[in-house]
Amino acid sequence: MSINYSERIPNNVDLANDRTLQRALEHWQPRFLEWWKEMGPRDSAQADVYLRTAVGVDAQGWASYGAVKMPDYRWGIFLADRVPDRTIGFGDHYGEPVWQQVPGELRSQFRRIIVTQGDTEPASVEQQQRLGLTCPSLYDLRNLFQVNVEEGRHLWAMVYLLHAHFGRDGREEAEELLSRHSGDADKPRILGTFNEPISDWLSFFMFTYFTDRDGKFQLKSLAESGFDPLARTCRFMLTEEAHHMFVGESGVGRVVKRSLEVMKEIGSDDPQAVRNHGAVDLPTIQRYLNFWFTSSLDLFGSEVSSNAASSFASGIKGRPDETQYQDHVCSDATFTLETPQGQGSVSLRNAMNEVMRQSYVKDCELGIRRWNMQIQRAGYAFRLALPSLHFRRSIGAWANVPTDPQGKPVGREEYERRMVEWIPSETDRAFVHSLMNRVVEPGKMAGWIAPPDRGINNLPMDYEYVRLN
Ligand code: BYC
Repeated sequence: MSINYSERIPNNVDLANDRTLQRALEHWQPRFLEWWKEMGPRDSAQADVYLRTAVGVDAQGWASYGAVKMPDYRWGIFLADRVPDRTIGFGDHYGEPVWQQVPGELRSQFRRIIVTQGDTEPASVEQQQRLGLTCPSLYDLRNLFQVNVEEGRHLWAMVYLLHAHFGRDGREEAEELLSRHSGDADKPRILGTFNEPISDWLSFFMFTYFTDRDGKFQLKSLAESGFDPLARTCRFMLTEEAHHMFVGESGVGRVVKRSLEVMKEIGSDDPQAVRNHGAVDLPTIQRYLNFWFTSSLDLFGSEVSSNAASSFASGIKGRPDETQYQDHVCSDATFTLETPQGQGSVSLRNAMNEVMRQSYVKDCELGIRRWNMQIQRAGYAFRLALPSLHFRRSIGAWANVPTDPQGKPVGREEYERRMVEWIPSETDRAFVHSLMNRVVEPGKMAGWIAPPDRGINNLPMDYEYVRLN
């Protein structure tokens, strides 16, 4: 069904024919806008931003581009098209027709997962609230705002499911999604990473590389769900999500590129010398990477999880790209797991979080390889690397086990003392913050980051992607 933009809430779910649902969502809409005004991007309401807006749900030609004031963005409800005769692709209900309604016995599990997914979306907007004030260019400012409005839309996507399928409980949860806040001492966001401040652009690029990539994997696994409206919602969210990871990968790549340029100019790779010339030294980039990667690893949950086993068994959440596997039931299969107590075998269903985490790590490695290629081509021996899956974990078997970034166990005292070598120290953060000066002249770029290879939607680099007014 095509997207109907003539209604107050754009949608392709025939909202006009479900007055109760329409009223519930129209009641939530002003609260969302109030939240956006208060917690969304600072000092941005008057800006005309060159944004893409979904106009269809096909892979081809699904978006249109144009200048929009963010509070006027048409946040709406877009589900990918229904796949005729779709059947459940994993677990105990393998091969049965998918559900158009939530099965009663799975209601609370589905609600928990949808709420957790939904909670991350406004959380990230809150985390990024002040970044616009220190953007390195109008190109980057526009990308930040694009990511922000789409996270806002992803919140709409989950709120639609809550309102449409969970009655009063769902409406209450939708309110709660706007009342928890990132980093709030009393009402924090649900998952750890979404309470970490993102107060500089290097963190933003690491977050969009590592944390949005968790989003990709979680959405892919929910796109397999036996609950068809959830699967279709997530399938379309994935279309939008690709750009967020592009922002992360190209952003980190441009910071690396600029560092290499400065290293060449000054004929030195001494970190302090690189800093003195206004770029971020490679060891600092590595420390930022260590921080965001390890935090994002926790987002997959415990290595051994009865929640994960039951979500898989009951058809709630499959594995990303489930079709790549031979066995979709996994009732007898086992998985070899390394824990601080040694190697052991667990039921594969219980290890689904770890299966996902390992696919995620492989995907993370691709960008690292590309960044290292730049470093290698420039003739330096330094290499960026993902730290061990055992390092700095707060969730699961390795939580609070002190190891170094290579995963070698170390004493607690050494762990705490050396942490400043492994993740950004106060001094690193203060230095990176000192670079964060706002550049808003069309075509100009801050000195700590290289320009991108090309502009947005084939426009030139000096296009005024944001008119600040
Ligand atoms: N922090 O059995 P366990 C995105 C909790 S990102 C705090 O180990 P389970 C995006 C867990 O909730 C994708 N708590 O794990 C990116 C549970 O609590 P309850 C977001 C944590 O349940 C960038 C308890 O520990 N989507 O979209 O198998 C920008 C034991 O749980 C953490 C999803 O996550 C943590 N890191 O799996 C914008 C998908 N980890 O319930 C957006 C939906 C675990 O006992 N969520 N806990 O109180 C899920 O599928 C699962 O909830 C999890 C956890 C994968 C997160």
